Amino acid sequence: MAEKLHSTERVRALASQAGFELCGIVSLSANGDFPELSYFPEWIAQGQAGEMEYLKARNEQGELKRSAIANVAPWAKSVIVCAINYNSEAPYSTKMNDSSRGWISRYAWFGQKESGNGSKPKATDYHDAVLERLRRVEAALQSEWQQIDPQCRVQTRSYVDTGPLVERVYAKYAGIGWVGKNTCVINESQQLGSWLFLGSILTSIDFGADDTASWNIPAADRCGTCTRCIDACPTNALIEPYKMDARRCISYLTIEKRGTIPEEFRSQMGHNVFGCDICQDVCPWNQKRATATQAEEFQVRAELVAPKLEWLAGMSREEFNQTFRGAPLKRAKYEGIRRNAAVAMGNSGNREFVPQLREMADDPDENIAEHARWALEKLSAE
Ligand code: B12
Ligand code: SF4
Ligand code: SF4
Repeated sequence: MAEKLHSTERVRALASQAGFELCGIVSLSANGDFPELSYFPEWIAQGQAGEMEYLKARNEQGELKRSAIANVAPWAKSVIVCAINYNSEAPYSTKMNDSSRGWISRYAWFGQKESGNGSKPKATDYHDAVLERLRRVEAALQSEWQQIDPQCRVQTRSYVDTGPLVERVYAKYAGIGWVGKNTCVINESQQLGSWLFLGSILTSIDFGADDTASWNIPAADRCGTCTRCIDACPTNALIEPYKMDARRCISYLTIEKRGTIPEEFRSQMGHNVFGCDICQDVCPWNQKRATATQAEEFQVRAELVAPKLEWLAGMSREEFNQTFRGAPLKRAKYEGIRRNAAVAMGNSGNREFVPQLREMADDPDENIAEHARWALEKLSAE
């Protein structure tokens, strides 16, 4: 049993049982400082995190929490990184040209399957779905450890997205995939591309004893001379290969940015109302093999794929809350989604939106009203 527990293969088996397609382990001691992490403080200092204050959090010593795991969890010796495919058969945003519709990013389409009693599918937030699976791995590890040595206290902590670590760096060193020029982790070994959610378990386990398994091997960079993502990004958010100024990214502008969207980006936002998939849609590693996920939490809610802009912009607050309860779209808030829909209407070239935009231009929310006026002007100039 002891060998089993020290085996990275055993951890991978537990992750696989929990439904993760990929799992790898990074030794924190063996790697020393991760060179990619030195970029993080620079990125923050340049203001490229925009209004995402949580990324700027510091520990009591004034160090950026996310620039090293030692800054938040000095007890951690290794990170188990798990990844799950969220791809589906549905089309890519770059193939959708219906001027009456907007685009919600692929990662936000989910809902539990219909129960069979006619009830609508329940929205699923990937944080909860991935964390639930990660906790199964964590619990199994803990319990197996207890069986060998009831005195042994293994410390573990699971994170999905919101934890104080730059997950992509650890994913790279865990062999999940390389960090592409679009800044996404891309998997080659199982040809899953970049449609992956990541989850991490910090552990006090030193897997250094396990010298039998192949682990702790960083994934090789396969971008080569390709620059498709950089060329396709409408707002030039990929300012250099591997570097994103988040303030320019449509995903940031539509999800994280409150209040006004700077005018210089509005026209480039196109039909995107929540997130953006363009730099992933054009990536050749996402064209090679599109494997649809088996995870039941990530089955697509058809009404969220290219929804009618009229519906999104005209929804009442109650309908918004009901439709998106527990879903990623809640993050942009009711006002944010209607604001984004107004911009997409302005970019649509579709004058059928004029009456609805005129109504929105009188909206009590001055921010929505201003974006609607911008959209009306844009449509009348075309
Ligand atoms: C903030 C955030 C965002 C921001 C900023 C994104 C960004 N690129 O920085 C916004 C809102 C724009 C965003 C968008 C998206 N996000 Co996001 N996001 C995060 C979050 C919470 C933190 C990321 C972060 O710290 N950014 C700071 C920058 C500096 O770090 P980084 O991009 O990760 O870069 C590091 C490495 O790339 C490294 N690096 C590696 N190689 C090289 C080479 C060179 C030369 C250099 C200089 C640097 C470098 O340097 C950086 C660290 O110093 C993570 C979860 C987490 N806790 O990590 C999810 C996360 C990165 N997001 C995720 C997803 C799914 C998305 C979206 C697809 C959602 C959408 N469709 O709208 C898009 C993808 C856009 C894109 N091209 O990245 C997934 C990524 C999965 C994957 N396969 O990579 C994560 C891991 C969440 C999760 N748990 O699954 N996101
Ligand atoms: S998500 Fe969209 S806006 Fe952001 S870097 Fe990729 S293509 Fe550019
Ligand atoms: S589009 Fe090309 S350069 Fe960009 S991440 Fe994919 S392979 Fe790398």
